[in-house]
Amino acid sequence: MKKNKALRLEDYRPASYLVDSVDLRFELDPAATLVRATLAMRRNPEADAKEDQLILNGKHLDLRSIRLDERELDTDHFQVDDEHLVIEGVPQAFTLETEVIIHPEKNTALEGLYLSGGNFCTQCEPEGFRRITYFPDRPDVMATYRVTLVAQREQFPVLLSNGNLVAHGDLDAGRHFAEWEDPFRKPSYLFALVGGKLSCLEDSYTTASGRSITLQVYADARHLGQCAHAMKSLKQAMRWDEQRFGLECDLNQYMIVAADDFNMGAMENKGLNIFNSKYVLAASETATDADFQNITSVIGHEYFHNWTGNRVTCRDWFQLSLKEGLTVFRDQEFSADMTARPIQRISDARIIRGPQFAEDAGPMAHPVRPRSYVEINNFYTLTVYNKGAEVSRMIHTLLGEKAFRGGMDLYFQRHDGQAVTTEDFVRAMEDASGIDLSQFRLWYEQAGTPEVQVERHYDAEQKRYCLTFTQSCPPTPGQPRKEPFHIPIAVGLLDRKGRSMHLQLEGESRAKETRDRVLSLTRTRQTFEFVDVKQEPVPSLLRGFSAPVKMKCDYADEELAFLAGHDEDEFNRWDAGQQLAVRILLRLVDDLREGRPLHADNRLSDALRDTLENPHLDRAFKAQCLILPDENYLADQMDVADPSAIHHARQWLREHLAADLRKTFLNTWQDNLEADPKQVDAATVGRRSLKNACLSYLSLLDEEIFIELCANQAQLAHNMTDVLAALGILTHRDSPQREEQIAAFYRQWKSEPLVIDKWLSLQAQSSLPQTPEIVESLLQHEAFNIKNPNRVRALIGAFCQGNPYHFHAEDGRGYAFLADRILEIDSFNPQVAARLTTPLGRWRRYDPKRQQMMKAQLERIAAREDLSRDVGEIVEKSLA
Ligand code: 0A1
Ligand code: ZN
Repeated sequence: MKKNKALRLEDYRPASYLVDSVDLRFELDPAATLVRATLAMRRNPEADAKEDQLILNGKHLDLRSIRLDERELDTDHFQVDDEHLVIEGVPQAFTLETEVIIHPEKNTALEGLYLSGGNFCTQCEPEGFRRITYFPDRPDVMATYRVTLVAQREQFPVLLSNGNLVAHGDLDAGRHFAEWEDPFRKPSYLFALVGGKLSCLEDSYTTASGRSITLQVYADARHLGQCAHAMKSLKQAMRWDEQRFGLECDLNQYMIVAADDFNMGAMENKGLNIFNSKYVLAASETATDADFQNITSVIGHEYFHNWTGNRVTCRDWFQLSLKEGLTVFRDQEFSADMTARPIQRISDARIIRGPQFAEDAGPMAHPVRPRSYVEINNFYTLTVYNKGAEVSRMIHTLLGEKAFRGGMDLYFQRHDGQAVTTEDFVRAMEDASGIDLSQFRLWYEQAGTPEVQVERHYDAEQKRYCLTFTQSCPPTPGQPRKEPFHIPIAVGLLDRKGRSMHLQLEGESRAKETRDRVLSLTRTRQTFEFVDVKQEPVPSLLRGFSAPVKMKCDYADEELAFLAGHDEDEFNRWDAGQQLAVRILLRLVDDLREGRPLHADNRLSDALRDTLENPHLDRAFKAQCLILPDENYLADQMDVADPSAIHHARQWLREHLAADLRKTFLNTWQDNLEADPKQVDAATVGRRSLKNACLSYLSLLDEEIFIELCANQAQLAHNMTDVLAALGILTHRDSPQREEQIAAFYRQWKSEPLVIDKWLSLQAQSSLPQTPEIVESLLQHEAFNIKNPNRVRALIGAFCQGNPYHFHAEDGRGYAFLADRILEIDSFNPQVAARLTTPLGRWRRYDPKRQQMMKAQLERIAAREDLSRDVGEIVEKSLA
């Protein structure tokens, strides 16, 4: 493996040349597309070196001609390699015209211009534009674009690009053209074009200031009926951003296009968002309730980028979290307002505490604002996105809604139309609020998950209660020692009846009535002393998950059960139950490993029964409480992960709870049967999630009736959430019903790839012993296509990341299977291959035998000669 060079933040220099305007002409042809680019360029007055050498990025381009100020350049005046075009002796200001040929049909990496389902589409973030034409392909070079698209009308009737359509018409030989103009200056990564046979759902939106905007969702004709939810979500997002942040859409036309082949979720190209079709298409027969919610959040996310990302963009890719962390925070807030806040928070926290904490503890750990990278595509991570969102959220918590809004307003006032840094964002927040965030900035700079240890002390005589917090952060690659973080800790103190007590800190007057407050932990060890505390409380700590840290408190099991039954903070109420479940499960894992008989005390059953029978709690919340911590999360809580013991312990506990709570589950299931299959409002979704959670427990009882029920539900339900819940239960059982229903599902849905993805995932996540063989054989199935990222994630991703029990099989075949796929996929789509590598990178978490086998597979990948930079970086860091 050749070693690739890392880029460093400290090496950032302003671009030597800027582009004021871009004129692009595409003669679209799947095999060979001609791209003519005319760039109006000038020297950057801010560049330091006064050299007259122009370096443009360009990758896999077939250069046909170059003209500088209309004079054709001959080969003595420039050099080309496969990454750059270098022109010597350029003047202060000039026009550069290049003509290149590119090959969309052969583009399997899905970066740049490629074909999806016969349609042209583009993906330019972060560095795809250089696969289209020669350009200073970096986000701090912003220009206006005029784009002419020419193609065969018959085959490509729809031709779209950013901005406004200014001309269109017919040409000779069955060709037609469309000309688009985007008045907003933008970096090249926000360029997009689409060409093909697409139908369009159209609507309009009137902004707060009374402007009317045309909204269009493009998809292939047979899926037009599945676009309504996306359109509705878009309108909700537009209204929400006006109301919450005073931000209005600045376009006349806002387009969304659904593409079947897409490396990520979606892309915020100015005025022309391109989406993975998974985040656009939905009908209650084909999409689950979770799909509907994901669509709302991704539509919101891309729309919100129009301000946080497009109007104000990133200076360089080290600043990626400037737009991504902030935009995820915004989409989470939007989703919370569209559904239920505590449920949204539980789902945010699950991502952070599960895979993000794992990333922070692994070989790829990096700060929210990384200091170096080899391949930027590898830094579209949970740390940059989700931990970045937590960092924005913590600023919001420390400043409060009003001052945070003031900070946002100031940020746009100062930086509209600019490419800036996370530092500019923090400074706007500081300047608007007067709150000092100097120590807080460490959240952007230091990697790793802080751990906070709590000690508590009650002085009954003095009626004083002390909470002492001690923080530490484990070393991460390149950062052996950490400075203390500024950690906002939201707390409450519960009295014996479970009521939140009044909170008054030593030295404060009693005037303010607070039962819920945020403590600022800034030192390594710090004590907060509460006065006038009438009885020893049970503390409710890190309410609402107020910081992305591991909070460790020596609660007794009874205290956790008490919090699970009483905490007014719904997030912490859920969390207390989860913590109790983790403890019980880890004890069971120990018992299994030591060959001791298994038993669980009834505290968890009692807490769950109380929750289910509590008429004041929301159904969706109850359903969340029924989900035991997953196997990956449990593995992260052990010094040496034991995937097999974890799987059996969890299964045992689920069976035990099913038996203990049979009556409650049955009643709850019956009470919630009436859930209108066509509706996806929060209340109906809550009913469905609760009844299906109960059914999954009931199916573990040795009672054939429940299996029959599942088979019926899988076959007859008219709602994908219900069908999939039932089929999911059946996939873990070796029974004729399983085979029948899996086959029937395929027959019914084989022409809907997004539905077939669910079918692939369920089989890949089955605990049955034959699963590894089934997964191998599904690779050959007619429905599988290794070139499509959604299929790859649905089958290979689901098996390797969502089925730890089988992936970590003792004979090591799961590891070999994954390494084979990574090598296969790397040869045509490095981004997707690199993302699959994560589970192997976790080898240090396992026993010596597994470690050795996982490492051997990483070494086998590393030995591949023409390995991509994407996979190369991850493998190299994993082995370091
Ligand atoms: N900016 C997009 C994410 C994105 C990044 C890279 C892509 O292809 C390589 C595609 C999308 C977002 O945050 O939604
Ligand atoms: Zn984004």
